[in-house]
Amino acid sequence: MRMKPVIAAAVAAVGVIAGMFAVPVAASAATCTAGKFCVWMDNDYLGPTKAIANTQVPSFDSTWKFSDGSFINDNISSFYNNTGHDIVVCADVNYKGAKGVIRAGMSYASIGEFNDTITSFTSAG
Ligand SMILES: [Ca+2]
Repeated sequence: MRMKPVIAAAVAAVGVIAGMFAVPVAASAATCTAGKFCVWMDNDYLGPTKAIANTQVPSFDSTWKFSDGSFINDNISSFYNNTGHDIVVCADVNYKGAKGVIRAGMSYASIGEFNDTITSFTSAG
């Protein structure tokens, strides 16, 4: 039996953030425990990391640092949303600027145009 076009439409809708390439959760991302939004400085869940328990952060100010002490702001290159809810990442403080939705349970080994731009995030809906 042939697949109907509706399947293709449903698959396309999964790519919420344009330019991003979502893949199944990689082994290296599996270190991110349930309930956390985990971010990495490099692509492919590599380099300094941070597991964030907050449901929202209005600004990755100077108090927000990766495991090596470097600033998180404008330095995130991959992430894994292991919270139970969707997250909206934003390029500017107070949830402004370019935005992208990360569905609950999704991980991104690279984040396209959002690379090194994320400054705040909040829960979606
Ligand atoms: Ca930014």
